[in-house]
Amino acid sequence: MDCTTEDNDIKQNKTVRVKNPHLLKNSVDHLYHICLSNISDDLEKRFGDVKFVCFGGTPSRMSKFTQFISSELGVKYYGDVGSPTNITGSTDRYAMYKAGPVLAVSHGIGIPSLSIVLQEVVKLVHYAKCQDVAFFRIGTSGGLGVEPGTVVVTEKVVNGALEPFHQSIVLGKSVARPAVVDKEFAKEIYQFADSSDKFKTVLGTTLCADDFYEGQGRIDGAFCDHDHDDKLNWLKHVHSQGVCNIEMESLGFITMCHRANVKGAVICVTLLDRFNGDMVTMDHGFLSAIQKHPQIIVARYIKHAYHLLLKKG
Ligand code: R2B
Ligand code: URA
Repeated sequence: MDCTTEDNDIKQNKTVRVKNPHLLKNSVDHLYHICLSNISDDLEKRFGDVKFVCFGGTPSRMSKFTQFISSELGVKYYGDVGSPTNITGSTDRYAMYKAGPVLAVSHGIGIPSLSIVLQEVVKLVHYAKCQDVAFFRIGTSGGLGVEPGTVVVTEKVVNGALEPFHQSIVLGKSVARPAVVDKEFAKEIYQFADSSDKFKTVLGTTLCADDFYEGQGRIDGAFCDHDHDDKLNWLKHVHSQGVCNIEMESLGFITMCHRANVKGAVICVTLLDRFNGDMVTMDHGFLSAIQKHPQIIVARYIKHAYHLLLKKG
């Protein structure tokens, strides 16, 4: 693709932006952690139809989601009957599954883990010339003042100091990139909540922490230099600033989607209300049932958007 065509496609919000002049010079690109390459695999043929990329923490959750979305859309998933095949087969860093226009990818825990697979998937959909792609993070979180099982659709994302940017160190210098949430997209997804759902869905601010324990104010880690009152005061403070839930990837996810010119949304279920404690103690049956809540909302959105695309032809 020449530069002018690529610029035009990007302007029309069709293709994914890989903003790296060094890559354009190189013809070979090994997407090491997902075990694909732009020269040895026919990426356009295998992935060119992808429109929706759903990320979530664990391989098993994304495999179950693949089965669910394949039956919702009435499309076959890639793999054997009963179990989608992990496309990243010979690496076990991440798992990736495909069902028609949907790619489901596991990202592990935290921004460093998410950032590696997200960058390689951005390159994948770029090389595959996918058009009008949307990315979703379907995850888990701790809630603030909401019933466990509630789905939070992120309309603003902040770091642990309540700042709306993602900070990292590049070449020894601190770089802060704005976390720009596509609010319209968040609202569109939120509209797929139904009053008959057995769980609530809310739009709200998500706080993204660097850690599960001290970074989220917990006092039950191996180390803790604050007390119960400090924790409650901090939780009350962030809640008063609109924070509905706390997790560990949204800031990196939203920032990178924005840099890639991809629509991105974060949709997480809350596993507990942090005002009532720190430990996730629910039984595994209930935990796995509520992890489906964000999948249900996102599947409704995808089904609707996919049918509109099919109609358009
Ligand atoms: C939610 O759950 C994980 C920690 O248990 C982390 O990936 C997150 O954001
Ligand atoms: N994931 C988090 O990061 N925090 C929680 O409290 C629960 C899940």
